[in-house]
Amino acid sequence: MTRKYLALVCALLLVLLCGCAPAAPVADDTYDDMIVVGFSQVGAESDWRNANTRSMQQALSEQNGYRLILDDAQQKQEKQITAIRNFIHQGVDYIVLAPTTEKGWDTVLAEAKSAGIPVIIVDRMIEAEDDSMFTCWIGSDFRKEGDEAVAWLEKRFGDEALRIVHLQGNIGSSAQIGRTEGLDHALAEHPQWELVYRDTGDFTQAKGQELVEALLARNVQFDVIYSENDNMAYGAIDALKKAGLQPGKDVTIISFDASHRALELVMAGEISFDVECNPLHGPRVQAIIEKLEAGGKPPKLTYVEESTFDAATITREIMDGRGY
Ligand code: GZL
Repeated sequence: MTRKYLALVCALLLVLLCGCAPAAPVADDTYDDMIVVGFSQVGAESDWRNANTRSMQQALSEQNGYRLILDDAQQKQEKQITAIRNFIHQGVDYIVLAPTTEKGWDTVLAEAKSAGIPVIIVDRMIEAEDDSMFTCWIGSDFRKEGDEAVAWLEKRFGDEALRIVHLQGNIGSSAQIGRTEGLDHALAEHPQWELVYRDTGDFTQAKGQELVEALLARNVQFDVIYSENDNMAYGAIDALKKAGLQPGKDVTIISFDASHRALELVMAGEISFDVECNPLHGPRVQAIIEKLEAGGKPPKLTYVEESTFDAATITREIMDGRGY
């Protein structure tokens, strides 16, 4: 039962019992029969993020019975915390959080819990005092993604020595943590693999290009770029081309997300291997809310199925049928 319906029932009971009508609710009555969802989104830093936002907007649309209040935090946790407090003040029915990082959510999630507002976490994971701080989580297994990438490198290069440049995502995000763990595990397993450089490119194309240009300017030698998302890989490719190097040939490029633009580069042989990280959480969140509205209990944690792509497996049919 939505909070507004409950308020209406209470109001009617009040009128019947004492013949007086309570002050009209503050909320805008245009949306009274809609489910109001406050969505705190990380930002707009990547193709993945924009596809994720579009998916949420398409699913939680007015014609589907939702009023979606979207807040873009520009990759800053403090902006997300402010947004969640605003959602609580506005009395939304649900809060959806795509968290920038894993830590630092307990205080504001306790406030949402005290306000009786269910919180659905999407994409990256959070560390919580106890799991009653959020209703459920749906996202990716980032360590598995890293392991998939490493398995492809092992198959492609066997026991060859590799000099690896590692472009990390936002430090402290579970996407970065899991994908980095996958590579670190492999570096410990393969003494012939050398990590020649590691830094965060913040999941952005500009920073990815900047980091690789600086390496090339210092004449750092490397065989592989392990880029924790497609947009940093785009930047790395631009830097390599500016230096007269052929991405996918002179340097093997591993990437994550498998957005449409990246799969075009896989087909072109510039990105060597891309691990899917599926952003289409809109319909999944819609199904969770509908289950909750009907009094159901969604699973606490749901991992989405994901695939991988290289030149041997990608086809135009696959690319055009994926939705992002
Ligand atoms: C992963 C997601 C990451 C993507 C990046 O689920 O959090 O954030 O891999 C995005 O493209 O910026």
